[in-house]
Amino acid sequence: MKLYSTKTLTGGALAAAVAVSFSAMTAQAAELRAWNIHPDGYPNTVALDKFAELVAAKTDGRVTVKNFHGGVLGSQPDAIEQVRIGALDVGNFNLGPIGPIAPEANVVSLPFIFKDMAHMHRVLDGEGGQKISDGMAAKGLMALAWYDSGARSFYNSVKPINTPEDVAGLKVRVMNNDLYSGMIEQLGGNPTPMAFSEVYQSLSTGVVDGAENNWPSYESTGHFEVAGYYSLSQHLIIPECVCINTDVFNAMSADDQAAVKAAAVESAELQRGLWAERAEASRAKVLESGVTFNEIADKAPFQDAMVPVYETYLAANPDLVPLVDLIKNTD
Ligand code: GTR
Repeated sequence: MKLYSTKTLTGGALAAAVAVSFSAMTAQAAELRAWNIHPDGYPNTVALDKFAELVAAKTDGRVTVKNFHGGVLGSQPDAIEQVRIGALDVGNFNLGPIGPIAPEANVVSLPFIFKDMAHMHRVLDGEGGQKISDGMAAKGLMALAWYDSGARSFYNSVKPINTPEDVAGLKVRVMNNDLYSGMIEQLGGNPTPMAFSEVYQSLSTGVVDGAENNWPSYESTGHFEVAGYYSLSQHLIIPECVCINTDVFNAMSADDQAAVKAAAVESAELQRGLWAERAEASRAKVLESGVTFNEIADKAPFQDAMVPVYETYLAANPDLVPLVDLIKNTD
């Protein structure tokens, strides 16, 4: 966070700051630097711009947000660390790469744990969401609001996937998280953890055969151009956060905390609407461009293959058994 005290300002800005400081002795403008991986026009990007606009309006300019879109500030795992240590303030993060840092957040990365998006929303809005955000806040990442990220399915450049046997032998890019590597291994494939920005090149040169993602990211990255088989496995429904460094948030006045939180929640409402539209539009666009698409008639063999992934995770995190049960028992 950058703090502009009157010492660092000159000329008109100084005069303005002095004027402000007459009305509020502690007047300081805090600029939050925010990381986003997605390009212009993507639902998250539009929603983060709205967040910035709302934060400035709701705090009368005491807090502002400067968004850095398109991953220009580096990879997601690095950006998560940067927000944790306070080198950046805010990030729109997928909970996938947060899982290795905050075990509570990792429950959302257990394959097939959510029945659908509505189930995921019900969990996040209840006790489960509170446990997850408490776990994240304790690690320096306070979730202000949740964004949608659809369901992730497999795609590759070789063949349609209908059964786990079809994954056998494929090199599949995954996000950095042992749960995803375990998931691909259980299906007989070779997991390759890799930064999002490297996937297009790796698919086009055959470093990997496939990856997995939702419709909007499959489309926006151009992965559909180089991996033309999309198979609707929907094995992961991972929420995303607008996360802020916990100390930065705690240092704000109660009014500013409420304003920043409300801005994030409002931006999430916008994001969810835009997400639903974009998911449809991206799906239509890639199918029109000639992608070979298949539904998976029987997902049970994929789900059955995940039993060891759950067992390994719960053996390492026995205290999280109640949270996993809570999610499974949420209607
Ligand atoms: C996208 C997600 C990104 C990033 C990416 C990936 O769906 O919005 O934050 O996690 O997937 O696969 O790395």
